[in-house]
Amino acid sequence: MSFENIILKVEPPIATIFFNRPKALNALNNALFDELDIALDQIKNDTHIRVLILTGTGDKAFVAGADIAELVKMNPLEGKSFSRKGQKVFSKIEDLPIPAIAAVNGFALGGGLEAALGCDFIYASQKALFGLPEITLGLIPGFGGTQRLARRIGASRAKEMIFTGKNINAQTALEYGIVNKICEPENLMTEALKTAGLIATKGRVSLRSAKEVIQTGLNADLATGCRIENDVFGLTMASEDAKEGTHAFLEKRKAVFKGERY
Ligand code: CO8
Repeated sequence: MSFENIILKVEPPIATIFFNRPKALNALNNALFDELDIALDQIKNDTHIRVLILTGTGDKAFVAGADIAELVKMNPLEGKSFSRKGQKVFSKIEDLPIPAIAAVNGFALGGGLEAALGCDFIYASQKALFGLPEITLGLIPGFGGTQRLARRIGASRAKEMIFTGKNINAQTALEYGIVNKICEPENLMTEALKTAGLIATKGRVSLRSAKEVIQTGLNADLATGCRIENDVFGLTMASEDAKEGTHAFLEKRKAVFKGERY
């Protein structure tokens, strides 16, 4: 299927989704969410894809937020439904059985930051700017930002960002723990692809297990998280990937994971 608001580039084992509305700084509208939802299902069902990268077309924006021109025409119930749609799609990224990296190439504001926070980690260009400016519009974040940002950087810093609506630069985002790495703008995709390539050499089952356990554990107490880790560890041991990885070590060779699924 061809898309109008995103570009899906599949180069197994890596897929890249580009937010592609450069005239509106890649702002998120209903049509874009529908396309993103379909693309994520395609990625989920393609066994050749091991890692997803999300980025924006153009050199100015990752995503400058929800499309305000579309938002302003919505009544409260339509707004609620749009908020739910965005929450669901970003949760779909979080729940993908493969890792997702956000390569933030410019503005990541409002829904843009919320999209990046749905990914497992974020690399940023030196030019990136992050913020939740909804308060300035008389609104609040509605695509999971109030929850994911507070969990990522703690309530105090999240409240300061949300209450002031002020943007932070890549360096501050690094200090806050929003971003893992800052890159020269021209190296951002190379760095993201390098890390994605390394991850893609690992076992699909163990990657999925690790992601699921970390994600589930973040919403549970330590004892519950450890119990889940214990169960999933056992399940992961039963995989062909685990047999291959451990035997390869003992046979002093490099493991070749087949990427089995469960
Ligand atoms: N929506 C729609 N159009 C946008 C958006 C946006 N979020 N951001 C930029 N654009 C458009 C501009 O209108 C402009 O279009 P045109 O050329 O036709 O006038 C074009 O993109 C270029 O933008 P600027 O000329 O403004 O570019 P600047 O470099 O001067 O400024 C900024 C860049 C600072 C990013 C500025 O565009 C800006 O402040 N944008 C809005 C940022 C914002 O407030 N984002 C939050 C949106 S709200 C949100 O994300 C809520 C999520 C939860 C919703 C819950 C569901 C109800």
